Amino acid sequence: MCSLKIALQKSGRLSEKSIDLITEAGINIMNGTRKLVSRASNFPVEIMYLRDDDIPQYVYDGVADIGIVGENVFREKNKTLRIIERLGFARCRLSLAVEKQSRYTGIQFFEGKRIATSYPNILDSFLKENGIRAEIHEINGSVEIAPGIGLADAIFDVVSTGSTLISNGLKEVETVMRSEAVLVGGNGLTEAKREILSALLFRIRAVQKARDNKYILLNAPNEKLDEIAGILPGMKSPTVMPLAMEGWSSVHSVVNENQFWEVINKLKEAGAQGILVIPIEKMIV
Ligand code: PRT
Ligand code: ZN
Repeated sequence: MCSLKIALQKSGRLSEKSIDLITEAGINIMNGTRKLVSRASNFPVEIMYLRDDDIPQYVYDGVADIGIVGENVFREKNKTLRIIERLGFARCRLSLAVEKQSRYTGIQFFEGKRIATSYPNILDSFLKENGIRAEIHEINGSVEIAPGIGLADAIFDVVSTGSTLISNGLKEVETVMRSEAVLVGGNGLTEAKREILSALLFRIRAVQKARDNKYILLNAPNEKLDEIAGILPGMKSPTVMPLAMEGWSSVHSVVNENQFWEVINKLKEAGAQGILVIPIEKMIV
């Protein structure tokens, strides 16, 4: 039977969240053994575990149909693939950093300088766009030590909290791109594979949507119901049910993570009591 081949990172910053996403979509991939390829028992997909740098090439060659990779790696490899879905995890940025004692006054600083990076293509196009000529030194791994050992004047690397830069005596001066994990694919999928992909996407979106929202239950005096309903954005409108206690109701709704604390505060001010917040497992809208 036809199955969709999905490339995931074998081990590293993307692996766990990639596997969680597939598993939460109800796909049983028995990842305990971590063989190179494993077939799901209840959905027509096969998972291939690879180094993240190889994923764009495998998808481009059609060895895998889709893959989950950091947008930074996706852009660097520059294959003619498309982003099918942004996944919101492994967020980071690709930045230029210089030694902390350097006097940095702007991008002209890099003219004629040596910059160490594992992302030469992204850096090259950034420098060209800005009309800067610099020497790019491609190195794999431990880029942050390059200035300290005299190999480069600056680095261009992935930054998340920034603590690696600080502990190597560097400061971030330009953010060139922001990145998150993305689901990527080629264009030549067969009809059968496109159908599997669309069923998979439906599930992934339901999982993602659920993660972004919380289910909220509260008690409210009946005379406050209109005000409280106005605060709750909800999917359509909140569910209101009478409580056994005369004059009170129970109100149920869905609140987006981003608005969450603001909404809770307004609800309390409006007289809501006994507020319960519950995670949602899947959400289909
Ligand atoms: O073995 P394989 O080749 O598969 O993995 P890898 O070692 O090349 O990649 P991995 O697992 O380290 O990262 C995979 C992807 O996670 C990257 O391509 C990014 O898209 C994303 N990501 C998110 C990160 C970070 N955050 C991150 N912080 N990748 C690397 N880092 C590095 C950063 O460069 C620094 O050296 O982690 C260190 C700590 O960062 P700070 O800024 O928090 O100190
Ligand atoms: Zn890698």
